Amino acid sequence: MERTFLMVKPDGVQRGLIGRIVSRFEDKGFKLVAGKFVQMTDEQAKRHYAEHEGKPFFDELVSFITSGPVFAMVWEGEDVIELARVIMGKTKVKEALPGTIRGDFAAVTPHNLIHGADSPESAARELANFFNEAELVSYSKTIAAWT
Ligand code: RTP
Ligand code: MG
Repeated sequence: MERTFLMVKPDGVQRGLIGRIVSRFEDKGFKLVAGKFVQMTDEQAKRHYAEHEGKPFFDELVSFITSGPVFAMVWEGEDVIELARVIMGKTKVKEALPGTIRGDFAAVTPHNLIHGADSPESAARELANFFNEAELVSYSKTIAAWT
């Protein structure tokens, strides 16, 4: 079963949207296997966004993501990496469709409320930057397997 790393960014935390964002993934039927509140350090933020190092928006991005606590999560499910990105919506707020988290709640790029890993490699790398193995809770849902 696939796992992804998702995180409510500081703007989502400040706006009181953690619950509604988490609900989108619960509604879809994905399984939350870890979650915690984190004030990221500069080093942790730079590791997290290493792929963007050197880009013009890198410093602004690191300062935004460390500006307040984030809510870091690991979710499990079939194709959860790709589907979580669909549920999140596009990066730029003008391209994020209604019905997506960003389309419904975000109005200013780059304050787009949520981060989601974009590949199995990123998911594994990002997850390890926040959680250790013992924090990932393995359990079965007792409701029907097709939900
Ligand atoms: P994320 O990594 O946060 O899930 O977002 P993403 O994959 O949709 O977008 P990505 O290209 O990875 O960009 C990471 C974050 O950087 C900010 N950004 N700012 N000022 C800019 O031109 C610019 N471009 C990107 C956004 O917060 C974006 O989510
Ligand atoms: Mg990204």
